[in-house]
Amino acid sequence: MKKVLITGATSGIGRATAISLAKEGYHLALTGRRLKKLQTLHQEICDLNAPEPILLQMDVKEEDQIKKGIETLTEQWEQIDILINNAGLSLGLDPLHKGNLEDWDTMMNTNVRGLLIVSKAVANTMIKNGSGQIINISSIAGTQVYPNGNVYCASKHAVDALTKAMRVDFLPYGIRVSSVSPGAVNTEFSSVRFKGDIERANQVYDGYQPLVAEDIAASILHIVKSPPHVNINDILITPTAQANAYNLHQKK
Ligand code: NDP
Ligand code: 8X3
Repeated sequence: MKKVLITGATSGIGRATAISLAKEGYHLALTGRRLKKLQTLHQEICDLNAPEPILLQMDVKEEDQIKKGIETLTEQWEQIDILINNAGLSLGLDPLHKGNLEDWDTMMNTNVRGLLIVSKAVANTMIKNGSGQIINISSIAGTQVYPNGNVYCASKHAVDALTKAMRVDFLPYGIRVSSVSPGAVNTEFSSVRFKGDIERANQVYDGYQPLVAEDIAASILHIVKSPPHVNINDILITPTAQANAYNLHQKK
């Protein structure tokens, strides 16, 4: 069965994807900064009688940790068949002139630089093997810019550009590259964005039925299971109550 590396598996979309792929028998390497959460997920997956996952505690902002993590993994696995670049976050929702520089750095270093460094390391192993699949978790924010979304939207526009760039650069090596671009998904995303203000985070999902992480995991599974001659470029997925990044029908 194929071997899959998922970044940011401790919560939300990454976690749901890990469980969904584990149920299908995929061998998983799971990463994130919070070791306790990785260990709980490890137990949950073992309880499913699925292949035991490898845990790699790593911060995608730290190049050394990524290097060490990928080296450890390639020592245990002959190859990495699939990379799911999911680790990401948004911090703040303010107009650009009121933005926080530290938050900007964290978003760009996680969502863009981290994805780049992980992808470079893994792509080199895929190129050696002559095949592979990379799935980048982008966002509707990678297709449209909404008020006060400035730097987060820029980071996801960069993910969109890098997805297209990888598809071109890896073309000679048989590596498929896709993105999944969700609208509003009820995960820890908003409580992270609003720095623990749960009341404000909950308001984001009030008055309509948001997507749940399992909805996105289903799209990722669809991409992973597509036959080798098929490359799904992007899946843009919103709740029924959301038409685009601006029009969300919230019943008051
Ligand atoms: P969550 O906050 O629930 O999960 C984010 C995951 O990313 C966690 O596992 C977290 O792990 C990991 N992560 C964050 N920073 C780092 C880091 N520096 N190094 C390693 N891992 C990190 O949010 P979602 O599941 O919603 O988000 C997953 C992806 O989906 C993100 O890229 C997000 O931008 C994108 N997305 C989310 C949408 C939504 O509405 N929820 C919509 C569109 C896209 P840990 O904290 O343990 O390091
Ligand atoms: C997350 C979706 O619209 O809240 O990427 O930015 S949005």
